[in-house]
Amino acid sequence: IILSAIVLFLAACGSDEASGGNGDTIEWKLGHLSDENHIWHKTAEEFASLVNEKTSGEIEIEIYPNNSLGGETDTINSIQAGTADLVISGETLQNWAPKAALLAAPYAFRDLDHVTSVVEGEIGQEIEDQIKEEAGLTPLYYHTRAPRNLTSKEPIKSPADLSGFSMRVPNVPLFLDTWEAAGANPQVMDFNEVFTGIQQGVIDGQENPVDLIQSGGLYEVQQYVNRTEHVHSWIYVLVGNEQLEALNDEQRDAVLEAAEEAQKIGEELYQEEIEQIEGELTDNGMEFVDVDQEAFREVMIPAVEKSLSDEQLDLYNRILEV
Ligand code: 2Q2
Repeated sequence: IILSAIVLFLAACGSDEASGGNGDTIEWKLGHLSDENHIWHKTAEEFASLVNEKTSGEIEIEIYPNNSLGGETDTINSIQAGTADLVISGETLQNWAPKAALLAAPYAFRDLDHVTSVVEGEIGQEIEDQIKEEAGLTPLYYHTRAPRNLTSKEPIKSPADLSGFSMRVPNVPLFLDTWEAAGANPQVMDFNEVFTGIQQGVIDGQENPVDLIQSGGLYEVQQYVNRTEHVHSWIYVLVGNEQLEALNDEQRDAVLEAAEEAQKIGEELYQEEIEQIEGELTDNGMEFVDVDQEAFREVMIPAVEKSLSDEQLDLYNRILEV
């Protein structure tokens, strides 16, 4: 009888271990800055249901849009502290992993084909390795992004129009340096504070791809999208290293498999949706302005080279060669 009791007890422990702990469901929190209609959110919802399905309900991912779990930097800190689990992030990770700055070096990438060749190649791997090592986060899948454009209340056609222009940038030191060099007064702010900042006149504008201009409702407070197209980039969906390591092998495989499928879903959504957004923004009163991109390149590229460390510069020069 004692022997069978021991066997039963061990079997019970075994099943507890499988559900990752005391038998309860593993509940992960994913925080990001876009709204519920955005490609990132819709893809994350698909990812969450794939993970739940592939782990027979053992892992549930709760998604918090509009920075409702906290700003991007705060969410990264929360994941490292274990109070959040996943985040959508990119160049902001340079505050931990310097190589992540290369996600958004102005005028480094020619177009999205160039971006994809870098992300999928050895440079992308080196960036991901350093993010994992230094930020304690593991990239699961990524989204390619439309180019970043400058939005404003008056047209801005060249750096000369930037004097006295106060603008928001994300927590990306490289952006502070390059926009300062271009003649603007940049300041760091979380994305969810941008609308109010512009409405209250704290800032005159910001820069983002059209999908986030739309997601943040910025067409209500900005009249112009100035086609600086200063950054072509991508952004990762990342999980905390410790959160991933706490899973058993089957659960970890299920998460990685779901991430591969989510990657494709995100790519399809991007192809379907991104073209429409420019029209939707003009329908909402925004005007797209062609700018002297060469003039922006001339002031920003030297600022990038000055701002980057040797390690970052090496990667920057290799990116230009791809
Ligand atoms: O402007 C923003 O906040 C977003 O476009 C992104 O979060 C930004 O690109 C970086 O903070 C990504 O790490």
